[in-house]
Amino acid sequence: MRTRQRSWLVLALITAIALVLSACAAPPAPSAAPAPAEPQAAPSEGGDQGITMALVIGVQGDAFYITMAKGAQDKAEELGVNLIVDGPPEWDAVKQTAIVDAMIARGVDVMAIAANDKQAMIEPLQRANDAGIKIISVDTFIGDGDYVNGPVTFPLSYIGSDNVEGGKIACEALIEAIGGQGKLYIQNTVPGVSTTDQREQGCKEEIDAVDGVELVGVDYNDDNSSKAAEQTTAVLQREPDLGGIFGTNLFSARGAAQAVSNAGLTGVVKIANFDAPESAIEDLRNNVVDLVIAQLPYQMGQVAVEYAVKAMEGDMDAIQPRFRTGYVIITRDNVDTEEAQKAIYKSE
Ligand code: T6T
Repeated sequence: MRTRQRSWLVLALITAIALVLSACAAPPAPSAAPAPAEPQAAPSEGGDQGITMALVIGVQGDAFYITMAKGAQDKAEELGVNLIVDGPPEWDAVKQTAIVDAMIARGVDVMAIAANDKQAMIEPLQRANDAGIKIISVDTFIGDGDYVNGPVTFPLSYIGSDNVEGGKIACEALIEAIGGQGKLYIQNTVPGVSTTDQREQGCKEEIDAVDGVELVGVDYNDDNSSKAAEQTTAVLQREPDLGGIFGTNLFSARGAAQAVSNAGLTGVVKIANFDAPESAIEDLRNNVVDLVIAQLPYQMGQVAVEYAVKAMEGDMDAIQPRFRTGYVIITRDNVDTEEAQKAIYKSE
């Protein structure tokens, strides 16, 4: 009896020592990482850094986001971050909200997101933020994008192009290409998307600043190049003396280029093409488009992951509330330079 009591005592002692040791060995929780509010949230499944980050892209199958995800993945591997990339099959705030909710349930530490709508995505992202997830905007913003003085201030940063400026660059070049006077048309995606709204705004500001240039209309194609081609075909018939078209993103410009080419108006109707997939470069070489405005999505993805790590380390001074990535303007004159070639988006 005595022997059995002693062995229980020894066992209890060993268990207590093991518990104390395992508590000492557990990695310290990052100081700036509030615990997810949802008790059912899965524990972090991070890489070397112990950080799990979600990159929620705007839409699947878009070379711009494929390139962004590549930049993020390369940086995540370098920094030892566990990266999950997901996005809706179509540009749709409801479908993107379901992905945000899945990331909340999964208990990710940081979420970088290209919000599908600057208003509709505020509430789901506020929920994610309330659950302790650090939010970073990449490419598009929510609210008015001013995360210091604007109506929405919980995202840590907005990493992306200056899109008003991008619209101005596009339409200034178009106006020059049509000889300083004539009719322009804008092919756009979906109203409410911060990037393409601002590109339209920048273009309109350029048009308004020049006498003799008229905007004949703006159409919205739901981020669908077939719809963009149909709408452009209708405008070409309605406006036989149209001078130029601004395609505000990859699908808008692609559809516009197809319609111009199908109508046999290559070189007659000028096109400024926002975004730089391989097809846009081909259109540039074939004189179908005159200007390709490449954003820097690879850099956007890289900076998003760097900021995620800084945020988890509590190094908030290293995070700028607005990080402007630049552009590479590609024309037939510089298309073969190293800079232009490097700026072409990856499609896989
Ligand atoms: O132009 C990019 C992106 O900046 C925009 O927010 C949505 O469209 C693209 O992804 C290109 O298709």
